[in-house]
Amino acid sequence: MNHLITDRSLLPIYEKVEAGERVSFEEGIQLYETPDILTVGRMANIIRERKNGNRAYYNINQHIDYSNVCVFHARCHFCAFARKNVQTDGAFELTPEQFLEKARFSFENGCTEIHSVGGLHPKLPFEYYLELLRILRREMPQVHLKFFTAVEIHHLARMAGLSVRETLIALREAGLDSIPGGGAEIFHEDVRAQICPGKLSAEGWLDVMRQAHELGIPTNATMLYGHVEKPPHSVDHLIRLRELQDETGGFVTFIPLAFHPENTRMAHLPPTTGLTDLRNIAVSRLMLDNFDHIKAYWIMLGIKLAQVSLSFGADDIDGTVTEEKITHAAGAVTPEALTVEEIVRYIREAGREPVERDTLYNEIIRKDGKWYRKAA
Ligand code: V47
Repeated sequence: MNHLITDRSLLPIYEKVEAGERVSFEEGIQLYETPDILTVGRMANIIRERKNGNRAYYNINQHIDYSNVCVFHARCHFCAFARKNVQTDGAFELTPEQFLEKARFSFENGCTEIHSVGGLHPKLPFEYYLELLRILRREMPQVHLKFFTAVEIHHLARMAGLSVRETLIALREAGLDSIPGGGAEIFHEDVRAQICPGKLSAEGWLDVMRQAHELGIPTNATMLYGHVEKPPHSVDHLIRLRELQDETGGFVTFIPLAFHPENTRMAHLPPTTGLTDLRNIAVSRLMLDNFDHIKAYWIMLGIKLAQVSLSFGADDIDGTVTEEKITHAAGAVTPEALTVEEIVRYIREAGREPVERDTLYNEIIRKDGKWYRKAA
């Protein structure tokens, strides 16, 4: 294989990857800067296949955003989803009953996970969030509830006058199973000051996740790339996640998120290219040696690139989704949903074996209209 490496300076990294050794900060920069993207991809694929063989995971899930009203609507310059208040054009706020109604359709069609996030709402009481979880837990006890980013949890704690730990415990008692990875953006302060000044800091985001992990609540992690960040910012982001994962082991999967500029305050920036997308997937796989899974989120990458990503480090393409608002507000041209048949076909065509999973990567077995978790 070595003779295929056109950038010979990558050879020491290649040897480290083959030996299962950790890639350093400087090597991470090199991976972002080398023109030899195929070697970066090949190295990422070594780790991907070592961890997950030929499997490519997907799930039957539904995204339901409870509200887009956000006190931070003018501060996250990359966001096209948030609205100032309920009177603003396009603002919405679901009652727990409306939320349940949306979830019911997917539930009846075999959904195993509800993913729900929203803006930092100025008024909704803490009881509202507990009720959302309780009503779903009661009506569909088998379904995994992946709710509220670390940023929302921090906001809810402040609104409720509780500590983050007390907030997490109350949410868990109401039915929370895990926390999605959003809101991380890029941790480096220089970038945060440009794209989301005043937002919860990196330390704040990591602290919510650390406390969740300590309570046994699994979480995901993300990185929003393709705007003003430079390789040192991205590598710093990945290393901070790697360090927390060394400490807690609580991250389930990592999802690199491709910035979509349309309708945002950063609409002057071009959308990401295929190579930027592939490089971020591959470098994530190489840096995050203690994460079991890297997700190529087809909604943001597009279906074609998500297929290619399965040979560049990713082992998961997310799920059926059903309804997606955040990326579509910012100009995504992907559909808002896929059928299982479509997902399976895309994965098979990429030369991988499709495996339906639950949120925690237990395999799902379907029989006689019912589904079961096979222990991982
Ligand atoms: O928190 C906002 C980002 C996140 C834009 O955990 C944008 O399984 C691109 O976190 N262009 C929400 N990205 C999505 C997210 C997610 C998605 C799928 C699965 C999981 C998971 C998590 O999207 C936000 C923010 O970081 N975002 N605006 C935009 N214009």
